Amino acid sequence: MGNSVRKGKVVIANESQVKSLHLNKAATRDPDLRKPEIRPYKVGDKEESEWGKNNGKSSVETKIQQYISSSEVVIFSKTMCENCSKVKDHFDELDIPYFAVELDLLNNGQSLEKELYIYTMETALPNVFVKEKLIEDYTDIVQLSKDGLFQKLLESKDDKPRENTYEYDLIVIGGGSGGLAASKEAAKYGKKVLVLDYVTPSPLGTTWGLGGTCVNVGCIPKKLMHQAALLGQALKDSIKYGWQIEDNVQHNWDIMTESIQNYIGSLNWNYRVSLMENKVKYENGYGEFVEPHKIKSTNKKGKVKFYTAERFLIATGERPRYLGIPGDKEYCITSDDLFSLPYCPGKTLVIGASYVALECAGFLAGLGLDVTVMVRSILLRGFDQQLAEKIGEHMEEHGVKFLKHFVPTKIEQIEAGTPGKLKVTSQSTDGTKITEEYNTVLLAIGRDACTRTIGLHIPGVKINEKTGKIPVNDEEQTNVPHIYAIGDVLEGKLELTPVAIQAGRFLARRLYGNSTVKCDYINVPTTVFTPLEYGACGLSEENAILKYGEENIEVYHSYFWPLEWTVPARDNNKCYAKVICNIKDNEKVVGFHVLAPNAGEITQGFAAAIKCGLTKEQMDSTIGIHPVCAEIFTTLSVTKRSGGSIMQAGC
Ligand code: FAD
Ligand code: NA7
Repeated sequence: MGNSVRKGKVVIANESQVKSLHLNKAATRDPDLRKPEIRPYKVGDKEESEWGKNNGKSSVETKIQQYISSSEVVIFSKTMCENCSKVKDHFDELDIPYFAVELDLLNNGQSLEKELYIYTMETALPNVFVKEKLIEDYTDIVQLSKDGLFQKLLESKDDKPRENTYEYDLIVIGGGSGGLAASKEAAKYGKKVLVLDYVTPSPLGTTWGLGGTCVNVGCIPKKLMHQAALLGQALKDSIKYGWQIEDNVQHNWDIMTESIQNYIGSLNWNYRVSLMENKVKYENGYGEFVEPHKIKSTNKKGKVKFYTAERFLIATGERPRYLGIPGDKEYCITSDDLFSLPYCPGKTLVIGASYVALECAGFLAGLGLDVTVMVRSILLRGFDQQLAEKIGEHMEEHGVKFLKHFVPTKIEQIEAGTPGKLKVTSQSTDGTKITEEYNTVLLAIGRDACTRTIGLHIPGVKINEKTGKIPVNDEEQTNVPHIYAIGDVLEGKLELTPVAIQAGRFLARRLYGNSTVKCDYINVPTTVFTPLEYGACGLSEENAILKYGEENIEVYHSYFWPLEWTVPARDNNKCYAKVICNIKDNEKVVGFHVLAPNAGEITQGFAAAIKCGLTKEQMDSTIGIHPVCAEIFTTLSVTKRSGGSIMQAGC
């Protein structure tokens, strides 16, 4: 140890001691002990290698100081230590974020522990530092929080402003919907921002450009392929409107994908330009933590660079899950591959029954392909089940086959090719085994958060071990105060592009623009782009019943027939409107559901009204626009409870 280390300790027992601490005059329990030196740590010595020497200090000591200064509350602990758990639980109860350094989980834990002992003279863990000052033991902490002194200590300004020697104010890991929005917003406040974005190729080798899932392999190509399918339907309808088209109209997959990919290419380019214009530095590198304030970026060629930042934002999104059965990674595709597939997929089996599965099955069938959906349990888990079933019925009537209560057990290749031929063995819940041949098998069985290989254990960011998702507080802050997370990686939040964007922008404004506005995750509207689109905002009927009780909700509903569909005489009594109201709150609308063409456009407007506290009476007093689908919401009069007829004969 160098001379800079003093063998003193700070014991905080009452308010005056907190004050004196604030004045950098620490009290000591034992008068014989020397007054401790409170040493602010200076981080970010760029030249320093991870475990090298720094300013004459041993690298272990430097490391300890880095940890101590990484957060307002830092707890050196061990996962199996009872007192450590008590202390962490106590901080959890107080809702005070802390940074726990679990010494038994770190490779260099033993040497850190030794050094910590020299530094603190504490023989037992935990060692708790608040604003870089050591608090002796558990009982002190309890006493402090009982007296309300703890909050005061946290709220007190630093004795000296800490020197900021980080290279960046903010490093964003992940250049998707959320990451790009947050980085540009932060840069608007004059902050120095770096975005790292890197696409790990899919098992079949598919990769893409800047912008994340939505732009490259999500919302954008999905909606455009849905549009391609709707145009096929429009072509059929057009005959009754007098258009004379050839009998055998064919769809060309290659032209569609090329046009869509060209458009996506232009978006990738626009994102780069926009980062440049906003003075955000972009690097096409894979980011992972190597220290609490330091990140490693590895590019495609394996070249490595290191960067430090005061704060970090994790916005790494999710990637498709695989089944873990023979042949899945070798022969199946996922949505990551589908939108740029260089050949028409042919006869396709879609495995999974949530919105990605049904949307893909819907447009593939709409393009004229033979499509089967393998459903393990129910359609569209989490959505209103009445509407989910109606979507299934509509898809079935339009040629999609459903294999219900089956799961695949093996995928074998019979013939290579573009597409080739695959044999799929599956088993039903009652044990029945079947095999069937397909050209393509598309897996849409869920997505995993990209959080397990980015070194989160180094700064100590907690993830849900089962799901890989990151829990955050209502300010998108993880348990490590200088690290934030947004978008699809978040636990218990909606996985939607506008949600990630809103959370990212608001976070940057709070961090750098003195804003206090938080992202509101309630009543977020969404749309499922199945052939018959489904728009929803607020609670499903099932959840409304759970929340308010069946007797306390009124459900108004009706079928309707879009005028455009009357001439081709198709799909009457398929479009459906449902509004769920809370009787005890002046029939406030708590759930809005619509099956209709352009359901997203309809739902967006109603979502604004719902945010303003829309009631049924206000809906009734709104004058409709005639003749449009959404006017049905101004005339809903039949309640589900009444059992009255809701069938429509005409407009
Ligand atoms: P992403 O957009 O996924 O961005 C994360 C980025 O981080 C990616 O580029 C990833 O490659 C990169 N990355 C990961 N790890 C690292 C690392 N260690 N270092 C550097 N970079 C890394 N939402 C809607 O609102 N509407 C829709 O219609 C819709 N349709 C969808 C259709 C499909 C098929 C899918 C799959 C999703 C759809 N979504 C839709 C969801 C939407 O795409 C996501 O909610 C949104 O993209 C989440 O944004 P994000 O910023 O959290 O992550
Ligand atoms: P979801 O919403 O997680 O749904 C997964 C679907 O896949 C669901 O229907 C599951 O059935 C089904 N599933 C899951 N595992 C299996 C196996 N092993 N075999 C058969 N079927 C299975 O995933 P999505 O891909 O649709 O969407 C994920 C996110 O991506 C979404 O939130 C968007 O942001 C984009 P279950 O109901 O569990 O029986």
